[in-house]
Amino acid sequence: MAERTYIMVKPDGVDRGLVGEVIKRFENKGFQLLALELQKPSREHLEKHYSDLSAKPFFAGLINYMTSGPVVRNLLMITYDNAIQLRKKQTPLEVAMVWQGKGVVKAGRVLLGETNPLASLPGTIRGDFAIDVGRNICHGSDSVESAEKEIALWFPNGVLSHKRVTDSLIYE
Ligand code: DAT
Ligand code: MG
Repeated sequence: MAERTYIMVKPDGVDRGLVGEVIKRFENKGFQLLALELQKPSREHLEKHYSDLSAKPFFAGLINYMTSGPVVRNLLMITYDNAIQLRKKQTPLEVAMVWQGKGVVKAGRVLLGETNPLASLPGTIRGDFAIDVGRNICHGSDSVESAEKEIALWFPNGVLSHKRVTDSLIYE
């Protein structure tokens, strides 16, 4: 199977309107978009996504950041005494994507930049748009194995694969 990676725009990137910037860079490079969905993951889902980091001192802060999106939703609630209440709730929104192409896992990490945005060169996504490590706007799988695990976690119903007309212009 062709190499695939899991790329995600985190809540800060979604709120700041940087989804298009992330997509543009992967498209410009020649990678192929296989799946894209605006998701509202639960805390448990994100703890699973970052389970390798659960022992790290920044884990709690990381999960709070990933679950406390700056998006405010108005909820109409009917309470037990039939009163209607308007509640506001923070809703984390992440844009989950699958990209395919030759060497896309490693090249995707290059497009993203270093984990710490201040150490990322201009021209990378984090280098151009972020400063703090805890607000680095995007995620990219770090190996082919974790990419497949993450794709299965975020797209449990699977991902369609299709042959592009333009492949012959991008690959020799
Ligand atoms: P990456 O996202 O570049 O794959 P990672 O998997 O090591 O980096 O860590 C996942 C996220 O956790 C990262 O995007 C931001 C946060 N993080 C990593 N190291 C951190 C640190 N030293 N302090 C605070 N947050 C950190
Ligand atoms: Mg990582």
